[in-house]
Amino acid sequence: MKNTREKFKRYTVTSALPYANGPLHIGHLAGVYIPADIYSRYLRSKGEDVIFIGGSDEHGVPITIKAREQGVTPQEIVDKYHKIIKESFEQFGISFDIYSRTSNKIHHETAADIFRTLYEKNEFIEQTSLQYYDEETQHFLADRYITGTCPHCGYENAYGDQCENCGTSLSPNELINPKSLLSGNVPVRKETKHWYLPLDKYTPWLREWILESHKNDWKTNVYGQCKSWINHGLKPRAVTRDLDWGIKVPVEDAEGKVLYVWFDAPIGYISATKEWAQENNKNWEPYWKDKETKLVHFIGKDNIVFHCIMFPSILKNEGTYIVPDNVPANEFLNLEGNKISTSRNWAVWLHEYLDEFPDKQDVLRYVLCSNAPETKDNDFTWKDFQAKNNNELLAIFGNFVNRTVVLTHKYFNGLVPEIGELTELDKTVLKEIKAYPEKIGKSIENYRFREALNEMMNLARLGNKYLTDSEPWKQIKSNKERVKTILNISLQICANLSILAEPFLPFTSNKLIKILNISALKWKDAGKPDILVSGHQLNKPFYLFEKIEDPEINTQIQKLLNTKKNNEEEKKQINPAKENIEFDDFVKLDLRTGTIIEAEKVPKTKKLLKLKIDTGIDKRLIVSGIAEYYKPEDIIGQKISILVNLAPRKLRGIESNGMILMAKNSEGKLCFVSPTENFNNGSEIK
Ligand code: B3M
Ligand code: ZN
Repeated sequence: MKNTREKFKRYTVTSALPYANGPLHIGHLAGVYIPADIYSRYLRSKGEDVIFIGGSDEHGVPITIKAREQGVTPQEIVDKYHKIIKESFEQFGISFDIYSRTSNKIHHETAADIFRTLYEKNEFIEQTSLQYYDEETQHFLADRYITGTCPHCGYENAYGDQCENCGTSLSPNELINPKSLLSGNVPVRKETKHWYLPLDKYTPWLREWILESHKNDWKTNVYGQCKSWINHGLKPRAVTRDLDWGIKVPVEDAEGKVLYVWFDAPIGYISATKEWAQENNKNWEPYWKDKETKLVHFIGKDNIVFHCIMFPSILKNEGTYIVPDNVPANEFLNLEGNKISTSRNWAVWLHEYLDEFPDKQDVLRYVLCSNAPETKDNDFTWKDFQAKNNNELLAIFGNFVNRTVVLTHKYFNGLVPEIGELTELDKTVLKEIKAYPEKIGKSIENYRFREALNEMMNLARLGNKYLTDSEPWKQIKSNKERVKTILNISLQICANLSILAEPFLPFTSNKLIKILNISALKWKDAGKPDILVSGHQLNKPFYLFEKIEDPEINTQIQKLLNTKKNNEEEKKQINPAKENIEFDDFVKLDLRTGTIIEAEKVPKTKKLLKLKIDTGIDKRLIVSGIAEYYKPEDIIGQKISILVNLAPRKLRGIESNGMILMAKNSEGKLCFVSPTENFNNGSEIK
């Protein structure tokens, strides 16, 4: 078994590059950025050589689709959201050494170089195949530009690259009833050439590297996904696309083609390292090429295949790079029992959170870490947020620090008192303090951040209990010497907390440092019984945490209830009026009253009925998409309104002559718009 605590010379820590097509929400923080930040802050505190990388993912179909929705250019979209995202990270204390973006020149060059190297090594398979094409808009329909029914679960709105219902990753050719997102049309197939990464060829290496050497140190969810991918048989995967937004394919005969976003985005970690090195007069290469560097990718579970299989295959076959030592992917965070959804606005947005809870960054960091979806999907609720703030941060951590510092001011003018003779209790407490840095560190190094956070809080609990049990307020009159020792030890715990809480609660640690009137200390100083020397002057205490009252929480819950209501109403939404037409256009329509005289299902279809209609003029066939709403036998004799001069159309090989007028009722059921009086068939509707 591999020892995860093996010594490395340096650390390269990456966190998934968020698509610059929208702001960040709590799911992003909980899944990726808080764990990555804790890990990096801890390593820095240990004095390790570490670079922590972030940046915006600015290519790919998610960006161009957003631009299209908003009627602006992709560049405008990424400029807008890169700024918003970067600001949110800064505000929450995510301590990137660099936050870059994939539209930078250095990134275009780096990604193109790596592609070219693989190309020249003949790693790619060059292949022409038939791919879906929208004839109306003249686009190949890559990834999310095509939707259809998932072949695995039957979900009707699956994307060309993934079904969001069952999570399966797909290719457009697998979709049933494919439809173009651009025009809504059924696409045709057209030949196009692309470059494929032969993952099948890399399988023996992947098997060895992941399934054998990382059996014991990768998280079960990550290892399990990789195993299932590999055992199902890996196929060559296209790394280029027919799109006009992205990095141009840097070889000849590749007009109109760009690198697949999942080829270029992870290379963004490397480009960002180069940028950081340039700015800081360093050499980037050891961070990516030296075997004594530990490379760790923090990601969400939907990115596992790209970071464990595709990107390492690229790095390995490029030839000069190291591959990740670990990929501690998290599961998903839900919100109040439902999946977080950007399109349904079911999220707590970071910028909105800060508007409503300014200066409470650490509360959210704490709640999201203590609830992190490390081994399974987890739920964020506002009630739990309130409880964790009031009963843990405030009642334990804040209360302990406050009592200790207030008493020191009251009894000793804020000067750290001397430590005297030790009781058994003191000795046990000091021994426990000593063990914490190692305990917390071990959990962090094993990517168990919830456990680490809980250990840190246990130190605060220890302090709280020590103070309560030793009751200095009762002893101050009779035994001042004893009180000196109690407060000295309590203050040492406070000082230890300022170090050990820093990775988790950096803002609180900073405040604590101010109260204790010390400068920031490092991990190696923790565990000691004499961080604060006697006679050291403390500052006046102020509260580290505030109580969060019911009304504040109820406001948040109400906001979500409103979102729910809006979403439901939106489903019933009324479309705006169409453009005006002239009277002459209207009179062209020949609308009549009629009666259904025969009805039967069109075989092998779910939606179609074949109807015989008495129009008064004639008896004719009409095919209508109402089979989901009416049984054939129930509608014989039904009075209807009908457009009789619609040019004949063939549906499933049957000629349909006209159109029956239908409208949705309040439950969304398609119903006949029937004449309410007693009409003869063939009466004109004017
Ligand atoms: N932008 C997908 C995501 O945000 C993608 C991650 C890239 S990491 C190199 O989930
Ligand atoms: Zn599915």
